Amino acid sequence: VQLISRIRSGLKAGEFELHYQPKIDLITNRPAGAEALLRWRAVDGRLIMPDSFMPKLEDTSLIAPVTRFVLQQALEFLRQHPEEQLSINFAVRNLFDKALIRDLPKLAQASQVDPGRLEIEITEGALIRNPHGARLILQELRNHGFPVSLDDFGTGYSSFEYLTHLPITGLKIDRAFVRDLESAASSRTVMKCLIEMAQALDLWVVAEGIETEGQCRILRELDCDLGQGYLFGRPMTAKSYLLWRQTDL
Ligand code: G
Ligand code: G
Ligand code: MN
Ligand code: NA
Repeated sequence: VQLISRIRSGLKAGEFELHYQPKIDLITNRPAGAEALLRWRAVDGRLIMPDSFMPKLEDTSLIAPVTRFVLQQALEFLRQHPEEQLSINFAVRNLFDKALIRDLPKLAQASQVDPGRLEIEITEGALIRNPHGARLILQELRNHGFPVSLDDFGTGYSSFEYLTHLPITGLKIDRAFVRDLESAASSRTVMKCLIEMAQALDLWVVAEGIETEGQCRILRELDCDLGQGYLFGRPMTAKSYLLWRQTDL
């Protein structure tokens, strides 16, 4: 309860900010947009990571204004930087927030941002809670032109069954599958299958948590489209991300 009221006042006081972690096109080795990740800049300047407040926050109604803040910041960033693409993370509650889903296209239009530049990342939690409802909402997002990807894919309760009818555009393969790529042949086999499945379903595939050149090389050999991880860049402030972006050019 105390955490929630501190988040509420922190939001009002402007203590939240977005950091940006690059995604890389593994074929061309070029930047391919970023994932926006929420950070809480406490009054003492300390940076509080989402792991320490998001799990509690996601179960309360306060997730709605927090996600609206993320959305607004992401749209402002996209408006200012027409070459950029972003993804934002949706909590399970966000997907079933009718007002949020209704407002998304309007907010994008008000910022003059093509919805194709703003991807929504969801987790399978939403699909487990209400598979039919989730599918309808995802279709609505897709009809408005927003790309949608399934985050942390392969962990948790994953069932491949729901993938067969899901109106999504991409899969983000959890970093657990990337970690042992160099040391375990079985990791490589599982990754190969996940990538082939994504390709067969016509989905973009992003491998998360790439930390070494060796992992990157293997993913390229396996024809993985996109990569994300500390090897390319950590989540950075907008300013650092834009600098990183320039030096790469
Ligand atoms: O940023 P970091 O790598 O520490 O993220 C930790 C977790 O917090 C991840 O699972 C990420 O998806 C989640 N997270 C970060 N920003 C947001 C956000 O804006 N909304 C939601 N719902 N989750 C977020
Ligand atoms: O669950 P989600 O993918 O939305 O959150 C991304 C989380 O993964 C963030 O906490 C981010 O800091 C973390 N992350 C991103 N890249 C790497 C990486 O290369 N290695 C590790 N260990 N964590 C990473
Ligand atoms: Mn994510
Ligand atoms: Na993830």
